[in-house]
Amino acid sequence: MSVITHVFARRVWDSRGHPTVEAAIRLDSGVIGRGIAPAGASRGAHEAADLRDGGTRLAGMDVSKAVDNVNRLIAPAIIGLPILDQFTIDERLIALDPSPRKEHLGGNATVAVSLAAIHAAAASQGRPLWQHISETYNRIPRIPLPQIQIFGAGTTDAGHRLDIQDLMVMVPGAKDFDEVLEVTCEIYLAAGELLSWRGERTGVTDEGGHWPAFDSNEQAIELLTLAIQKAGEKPGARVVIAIDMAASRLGTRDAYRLDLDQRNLDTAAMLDLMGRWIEAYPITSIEDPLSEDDTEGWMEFNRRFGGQVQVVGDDYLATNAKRVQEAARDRACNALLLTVGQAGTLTEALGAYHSAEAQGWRTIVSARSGESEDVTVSHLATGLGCGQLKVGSFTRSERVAKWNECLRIQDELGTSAFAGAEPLERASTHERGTNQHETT
Ligand code: 2PG
Ligand code: MG
Repeated sequence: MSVITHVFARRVWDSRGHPTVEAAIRLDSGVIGRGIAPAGASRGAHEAADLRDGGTRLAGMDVSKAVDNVNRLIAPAIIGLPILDQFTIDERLIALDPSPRKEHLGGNATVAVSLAAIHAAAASQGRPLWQHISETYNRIPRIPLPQIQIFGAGTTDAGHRLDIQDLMVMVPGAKDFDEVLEVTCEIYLAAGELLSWRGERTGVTDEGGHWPAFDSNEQAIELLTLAIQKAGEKPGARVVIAIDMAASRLGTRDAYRLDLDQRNLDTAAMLDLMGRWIEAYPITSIEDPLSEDDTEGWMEFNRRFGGQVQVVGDDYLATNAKRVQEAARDRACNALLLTVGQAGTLTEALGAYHSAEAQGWRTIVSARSGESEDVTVSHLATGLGCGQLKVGSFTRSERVAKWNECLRIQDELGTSAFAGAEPLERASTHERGTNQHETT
């Protein structure tokens, strides 16, 4: 079995033009695997922390310490390990920095190495990453159903023009991945035209969605519904809507602020507002509807709406197995957003995934708002067969690269491997089962 002979990190640049960490792992066979750390803008309090240099140069964002940690501390700890033993490689990373948020090594250092390792392992076996993941973790590969951003809130720096972070479409009625992208393209174009007519087309967000000036948050959902219609689709039929409230940015328990609507809301008012949106629009998925510290709000939200929509924990769960188990105990949500960078290593992220799966939850593998040419997420979602993938919008190459990779994988796997509506249906069946159990 191939062993690790070299580990090397360098500074590269992400889709926001910020520095990030790339790690490369070379094996005795000469095979190389690489991983690039993505970066979040809306970061949860419980996720692995990026190690940044601080100070004034590059706005404090440089990663020389994280790069140095890979080259000086991580490399000697994993050189000599067999590459197919991802668990032990990740265990070594965890042992080097047992702090809950990997503040010493930097989550950006550990995730780059962990991803480089799985890439090197796949390459050593001469198989594509999706196949290596599916065989290593004994999963049935499925081409994921995507959530694709049409409108977004824009960057924090440039000011929010919308409080809802992501307004996305899903096309569960498509027969394959290619059809998803074609339908999404029509909707993205239709949304752009609608914005142009209204003089509201102002640019694109970090994740490539339209970044418009709306009068209210609801107007954005309304316009997305109109764009779906303008594209020739019946909203709620082949196409549905997913939103990410990223509500930790909006405040805290009983103290939320929707700037665009000029409203302060307590938790009950947030629930009522989103309840009205769920009634009025074909919304199938709501991510982070409440802040990460508002557990009672999440429990109430899931009780009221969990039978109708995916209640997705992103910042709330931070891709952390313990938080998934606690949320399951509290019945606070029914779906996991899986971001390897939040966990810091692939093995820890898979721990969260297995915990979610044990509850019958859905899982959406996700990219971050700061990305790169790295297309690992497309392979991870497919190899795990988890059913869903979120990488941002339909423009900007770091986004489209991931959709295009899914097209290539689909050519290898065949269109019958496309998950379609199945991940949504499977979970609602499970929920029906749970509810029956509750009433007996
Ligand atoms: C999210 C992600 C991607 P970020 O909140 O779901 O949209 O954002 O990477 O900034 O945390
Ligand atoms: Mg989110």
